[in-house]
Amino acid sequence: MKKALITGVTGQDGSYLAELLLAKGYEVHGIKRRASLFNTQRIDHIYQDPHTSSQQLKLHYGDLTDTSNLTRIISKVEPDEVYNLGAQSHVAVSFEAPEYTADTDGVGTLRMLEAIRFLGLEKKTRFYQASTSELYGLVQETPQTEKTPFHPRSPYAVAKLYSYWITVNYREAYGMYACNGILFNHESPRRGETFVTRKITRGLANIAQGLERCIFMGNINALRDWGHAKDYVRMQWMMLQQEEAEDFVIATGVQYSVRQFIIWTAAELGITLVFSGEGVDEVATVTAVEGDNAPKVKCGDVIMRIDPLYFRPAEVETLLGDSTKAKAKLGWEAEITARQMCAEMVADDLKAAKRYALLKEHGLELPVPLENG
Ligand code: NDP
Ligand code: GDR
Repeated sequence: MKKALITGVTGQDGSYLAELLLAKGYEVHGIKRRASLFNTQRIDHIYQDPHTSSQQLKLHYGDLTDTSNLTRIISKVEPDEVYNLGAQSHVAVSFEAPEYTADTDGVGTLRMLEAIRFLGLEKKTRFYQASTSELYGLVQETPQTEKTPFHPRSPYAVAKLYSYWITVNYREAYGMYACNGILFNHESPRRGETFVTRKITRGLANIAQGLERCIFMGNINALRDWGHAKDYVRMQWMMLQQEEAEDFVIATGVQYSVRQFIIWTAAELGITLVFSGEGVDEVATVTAVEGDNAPKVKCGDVIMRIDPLYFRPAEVETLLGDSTKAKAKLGWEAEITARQMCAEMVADDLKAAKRYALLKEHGLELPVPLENG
């Protein structure tokens, strides 16, 4: 039985990857952080009782900032494959916490690689690094390929640049099987609530159920190449099954604006919107409502406004990936379109909003968590 170790197992990608590897018969080890509240919601459905002998998913407390902890876990598990998905992954937050982001997202990768080498596992353990399209930042060519020069635009992207190169360096210097997946944005119903797609699907579903009045957004002109996390974790596994370690761009090859994602989400909820005004004065107003899903909004309601709070000190305006290499060498292609993914996310968030609304109707109101971001 192959053993895999996943950092960031409690995150969006970690949860889908753990499911995939368990289905493939792996013994899966995951590193989770100690938190004062439960933080395993995304993997609770695959949790296995540690008292059973057949336990295939094992969790370890740890943190990418803690060298001795990581070394101890790797020495205990002796994994065949390591997927380094753990990170402070929010670009805007990285401007608020640049040093912590550098430590976790940059030096954290070095700690993992160095632990593997120090333990003499460099010829056994294969290493996947969660690299990102944010490396391209201020883009030098469109679409972006494995050969496009990098120009990172945030502390997050600069930390990930270090990780990208230290992964390449351990491959070249020590012959390790270590590779980078340069993944473009990927989302799902498990996406963190403060990333733009989830903020929109969750916010508008709440509005449709009368739980919120308006969402406040940043730069809705930004263009992104959005795929589905399920498609992308499949690729992470495929990258570690090749003869030679190589880096790959993973993207759908189609881009849309944040504004377009708002329009799709509203349409899924039976709401037609018109955008008016410019810059910070732009708003989205309801012009038509149909179906049972949007009973709590009416024509004329303004349900989206701009708040400069969500502008970034340096923005990545446009990203569009070219996965020709992944298609040619691995036969990989995204199967789920951004539009389909949006529908799935809305359906999920609407279900949750309906639960809150039902409780409210029966006098059992629970506070709806309203963290923005
Ligand atoms: P998430 O933010 O959903 O998950 C991040 C995971 O990292 C969580 O499990 C989190 O733990 C954990 N984590 C955070 N800080 C630390 C730390 N100091 N030590 C150990 N673990 C930590 O991210 P995604 O699943 O979306 O992304 C996975 C990886 O892929 C990340 O590295 C991200 O930067 C990268 N990436 C993501 C893309 C995307 O579009 N989703 C695109 C390209 C790259 P907790 O649950 O406790 O917070
Ligand atoms: P990104 O994702 O920064 O691309 O990083 P995010 O969804 O946060 O932003 C995408 C674009 O939308 C614009 N935007 C807003 N973003 C947020 N979060 N909130 C808003 O209100 C808002 N309004 C507009 C942003 O400015 C940006 O242009 C994600 C993360 O998963 C990274 O970890 C990963 O590396 C990259 O994708 C690829």
